[in-house]
Amino acid sequence: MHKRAAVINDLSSLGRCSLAADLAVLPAMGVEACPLPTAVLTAQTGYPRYRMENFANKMSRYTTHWQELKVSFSGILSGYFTCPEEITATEQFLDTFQQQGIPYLCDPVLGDNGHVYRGFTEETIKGLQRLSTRADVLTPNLTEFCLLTETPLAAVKEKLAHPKDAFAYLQQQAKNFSQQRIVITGIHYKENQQDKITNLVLEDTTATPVVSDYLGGSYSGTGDLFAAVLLGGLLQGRPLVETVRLAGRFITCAIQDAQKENTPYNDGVNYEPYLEMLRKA
Ligand code: PXL
Repeated sequence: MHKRAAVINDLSSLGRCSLAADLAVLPAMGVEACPLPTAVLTAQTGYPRYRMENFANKMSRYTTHWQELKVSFSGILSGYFTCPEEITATEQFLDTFQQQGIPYLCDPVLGDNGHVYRGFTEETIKGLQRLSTRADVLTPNLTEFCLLTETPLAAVKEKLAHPKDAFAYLQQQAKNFSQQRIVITGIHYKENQQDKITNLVLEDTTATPVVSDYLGGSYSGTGDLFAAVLLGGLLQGRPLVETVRLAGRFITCAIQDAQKENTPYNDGVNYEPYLEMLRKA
C-alpha cells in the first residue's frame, strides 16, 4: 500500500543533509516524502559561510493547506530547526496530523562532538525536549542525548571504559523519555584497544548495541541519512533493531566511498550508489 511521510527539515543545497537526504532515501524505500521546509539555506552551516531564509512564518500555510486537502500521513519525521518559532509551527503541525499508530520520528538535531551547532539557544533545546516527548522514536547522537537528558557528556565518556556500564547508565538517564524508543547514534569507544562505533537501541527495559566498523571522520548529513532510513524501514514493516543494522550498513558503504575520493567532510557522503540496498526485501 502507498505510504506518505511528512518530512519537516531544512533545505540545504550543499552538504547532502536534511531534506536532500530525506527526499533521496524515503522514495528509494518506497515511501512518498512530502517536504515541509523549516528554512532554506544555500549550504549547511558547517561551510565557512551560508545564506539562510527562515521559514517559521510560512510553515503554518502547509499545515492549513494540507488540512484543507484532507491529507493524512503514514509517518512523520522532524529534523533541523533554525529558531524556536519553527519548533512551535511543528507542534501545530503535530496537533493536526499526529495520530496513534503512525510513527513520529524526531531527530533532535542540536550538535555533535560535544558542541552545540552555531546559533542554537537554550529555547531551541527546550523546544526539542518538548517535541521529543511527543515522538515515538528519537535518534540523538551522544552529544544530543546528553543535552536532551541533562546528562554530563564527560560522565558518559568516563564510563565508556566499560561499555556495558556506560550503556546501563544511558538507559537510566533516558527515564524522562520512557514512552519513546531511542537510538543513540555513533557512540565511539575502545574495546580491547580496538575502535568501535555503536548505535545503542533503547526499548522498554532492553539496551541493544548495534556495532559498526569505526571509519573515523565526521561527515555532514550522516545523522539525517540514518533518521530517514529508520523511518523508511519502520514504514516497510521492519523491526527497529533490523532497521538500525540496515542504516549502519548503508552509511558505512557511503562513508567508505567518500573516503576513497577524499570527499571534504562538509560535502557529506557518497550514498547515491547504495540507495538500492534500502529496497524492501
Ligand atoms: O545534518 C544536520 C544539519 C542539518 N541542516 C543544517 C545543518 C546541519 C548540521 O550542521 O547545518 C543546515
